[in-house]
Amino acid sequence: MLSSQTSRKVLFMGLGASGKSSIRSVVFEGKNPEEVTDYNATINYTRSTKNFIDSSFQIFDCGGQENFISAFMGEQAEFIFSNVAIFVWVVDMSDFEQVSTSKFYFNHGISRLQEFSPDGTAFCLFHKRDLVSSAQQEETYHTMKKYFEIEGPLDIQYRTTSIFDRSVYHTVGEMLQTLILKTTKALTVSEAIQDFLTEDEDLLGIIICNEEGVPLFQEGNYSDFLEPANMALANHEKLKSDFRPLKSLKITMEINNNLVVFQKLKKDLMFIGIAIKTGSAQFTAVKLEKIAEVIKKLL
Ligand SMILES: Nc1nc2c(ncn2[C@@H]2O[C@H](COP(=O)(O)OP(=O)(O)OP(=O)(O)O)[C@@H](O)[C@H]2O)c(=O)[nH]1
Ligand SMILES: [Mg+2]
Repeated sequence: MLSSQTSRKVLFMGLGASGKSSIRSVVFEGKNPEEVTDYNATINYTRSTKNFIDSSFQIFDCGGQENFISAFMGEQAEFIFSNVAIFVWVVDMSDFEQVSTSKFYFNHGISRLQEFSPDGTAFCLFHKRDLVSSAQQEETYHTMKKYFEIEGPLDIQYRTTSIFDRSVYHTVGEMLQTLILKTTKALTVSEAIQDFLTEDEDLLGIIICNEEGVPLFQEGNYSDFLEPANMALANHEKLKSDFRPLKSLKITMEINNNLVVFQKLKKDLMFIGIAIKTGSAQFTAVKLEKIAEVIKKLL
């Protein structure tokens, strides 16, 4: 049974060409970033339904041209802003000329959210960070964050993202995790993952991603291994073509003295376990595979 949390909205808004539809295509539809380089303005909005474990959401991708945004903030506000779980405002952080217009509508969006979905959460993404030199990213982030901060009760989360690295997957994973963890099944899985990690100190981390690569669970201290592990996972072509048709899929990678095991779980879910290699690599691999089997049964 799907809970009453079902069909709440994840609402993407922001000015035209800020990157909303690209994020949707990459993170929710499994497209490669290279496939979404053409800009086709979204007319009005698109709506799609996505299921994550036992939760279901409607992904609203709103057109960002000003006539659409004005209507969403105005006469269509109640329809658009009702039942929103997550409001996502996307800003092109490389386009300084548009920043003040973006902030203007962001203020309106936050007001509408509080009016029609007072328990909704808000994320503000400074997007296309790949277009800002890495030397300037940190400073630009702080300046933008200061500019987009809004006084009030709502705790808005600010992140920098790009479809060309893992940031957008992690940010969307972060958004979804708190909502997913409201169902009994997801809570059971999360507790099991935490138990495994407390019981075995050689176990560094466990991540469960959906087939698009969004981490729906992530626990442990794995950040040093995330980049290499992500590189393997982000090798979309190979994983995707392997992922769907195969009943089982297992990839084992040795990184320094650690082992990373990717294993397909039920449905569209992928287990990633990271552990310190103790004794033979095979022993550690088998240990991780067994953990994946236990988690698989809970899903
Ligand atoms: N460099 C870079 N370009 C991006 C990124 N994300 C999206 N783009 C590009 O930005 C352009 C606009 O993308 P869309 O996703 O269609 O923009 P949108 O926000 O949906 O625009 P509207 O539908 O008009 O509101 C496309 O050419 C994308 O390839 C990113 O992270 N980095
Ligand atoms: Mg669009």
